[in-house]
Amino acid sequence: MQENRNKTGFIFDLDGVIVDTAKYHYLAWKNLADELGIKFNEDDNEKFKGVSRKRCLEILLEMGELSVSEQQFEAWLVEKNEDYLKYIEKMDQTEILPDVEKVLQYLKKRNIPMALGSASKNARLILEKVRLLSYFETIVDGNSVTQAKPDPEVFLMAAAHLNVEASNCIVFEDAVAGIAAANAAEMTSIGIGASSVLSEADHNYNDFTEIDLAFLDKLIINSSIA
Ligand code: B16
Ligand code: MG
Repeated sequence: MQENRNKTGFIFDLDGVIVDTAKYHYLAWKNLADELGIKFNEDDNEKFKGVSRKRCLEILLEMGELSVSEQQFEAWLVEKNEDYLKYIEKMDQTEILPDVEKVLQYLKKRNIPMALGSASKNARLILEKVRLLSYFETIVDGNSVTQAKPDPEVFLMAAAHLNVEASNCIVFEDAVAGIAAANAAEMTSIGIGASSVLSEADHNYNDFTEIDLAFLDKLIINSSIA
């Protein structure tokens, strides 16, 4: 990938950017919370966006003021994930968020290196389900990193895998922690969602339908049409 060196790299978060898996995370966490007698609603689920599975369970148990053995903690992590995977199993291309594939196709046509940078350990499976895996040169996910967002590790690793300079990378993110991670990596951050929430992003859009191709062109250096 030496040829990527002076190019612009694009890095996409998964949940909330490419697909809305937050609703399935919510259902699975809600099932576990009900079982444990912990009150949990969709507002509480906001705190779980972009946050690792382990940290989500820690937050849930703090909400219920429960302290448990390591073994029990691991068992609940497995239980939540098995429940979540039942929803993921049914996913298909119809769940790709509007205009995401249009942007991926455009960048692919321009030979732009693209990576996924997600906290999810299920990222590859989800991309396979919605048939977008082939757009990405590399997948950096919850299995690859040791530090969770807002640490920049996930995005710096993605840039290294693409062999693109970090300062030449553009990151699409829907979580506050993800924007902080992109900014810490000295990348250009694009917030997808409410600008009042993602106020630290360099650019803000509610979703990909608001992003025109001319804006992407301005962000791109040294590309070539495939
Ligand atoms: P998993 P992202 C994140 O995905 C989700 O936003 C977050 O809610 C979830 O807890 C995390 O993945 C871990 O997911 O349980 O599948 O490993 O937004 O970083 O793509
Ligand atoms: Mg996200």
